Amino acid sequence: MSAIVPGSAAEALRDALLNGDSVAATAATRAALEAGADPLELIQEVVVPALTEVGRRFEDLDIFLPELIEAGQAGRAVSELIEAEMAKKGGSVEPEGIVVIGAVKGDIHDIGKNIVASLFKAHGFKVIDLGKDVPATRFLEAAQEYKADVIAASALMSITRASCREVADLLRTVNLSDRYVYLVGGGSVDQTYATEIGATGYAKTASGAVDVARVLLAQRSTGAVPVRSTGAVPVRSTGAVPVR
Ligand code: B12
Repeated sequence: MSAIVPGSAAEALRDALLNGDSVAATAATRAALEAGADPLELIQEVVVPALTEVGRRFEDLDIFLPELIEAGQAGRAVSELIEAEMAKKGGSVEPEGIVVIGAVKGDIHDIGKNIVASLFKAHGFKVIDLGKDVPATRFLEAAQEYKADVIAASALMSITRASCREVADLLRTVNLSDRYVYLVGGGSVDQTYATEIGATGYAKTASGAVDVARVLLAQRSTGAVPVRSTGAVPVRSTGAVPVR
């Protein structure tokens, strides 16, 4: 456990998430933030592992849908608090870029996607959040409408990761693959899959998403390395890996 998150608060938050107790989870999150915990550390070191454990218990039939829903609600409440904290760090006037983000068609998991969106905002990007269960065509329409630089798609289920491919296929069909940095992420996606479908980049974490977007956008603006070339610089320390 990182020293940046006080141990007692981390433990209280983890227990509250495992028990699906939104009230205790938000109280523990407030306590951790007030004690100076880094919001991102809280997500990466407590929220993600706790919710992953919830998922494992659900898979092993140790808990059932009502408990999964309660844990999801607690996770949502916590991430809203953390997002508000991260938003305070934003505020640059000229956006660093425009990001269209959503959870893909068929997927209603949006906790991670919301965190990625908040982090982009906190780093000075303008974010168009399309919400959840977003069809490929909607990603494209919004990207064109808002003149986006980045399309970011989140997928948490094996069944919905195919929707990430639909976005990539659509971009190819309309000949706009090189126009946008297309990032994929979420539990059901990895670098291999991202490469396979022809996404521009993949990141394992929310901070990795911002890092990889920055690297790819910088390459595009300097023309040093075309976005979809094979020479993208890996940002492995943050789990961010440009795919192509
Ligand atoms: C909470 C939860 C729910 C909540 C969702 C609430 C919400 N508003 O999101 C509820 C209860 C509604 C739910 C419903 C279901 N769920 Co659910 N759920 C989870 C759980 C426990 C946690 C997910 C989570 O929020 N994690 C925390 C966040 C912070 O992490 P994250 O999303 O991975 O995001 C991080 C990174 O991945 C990355 N990231 C995320 N998006 C993106 C995007 C980009 C572009 C980038 C670069 C990075 C990036 O950054 C984030 C921060 O670091 C997972 C377990 C797990 N192992 O993931 C199961 C899980 C995803 N659910 C599962 C299932 C099966 C379901 C249901 C089908 C259950 C049912 N029978 O009805 C439904 C699905 C409904 C649907 N159509 O989507 C399965 C999926 C299995 C699979 N492999 O297909 C899992 C894995 C549980 C399990 N082990 O069985 N679920």
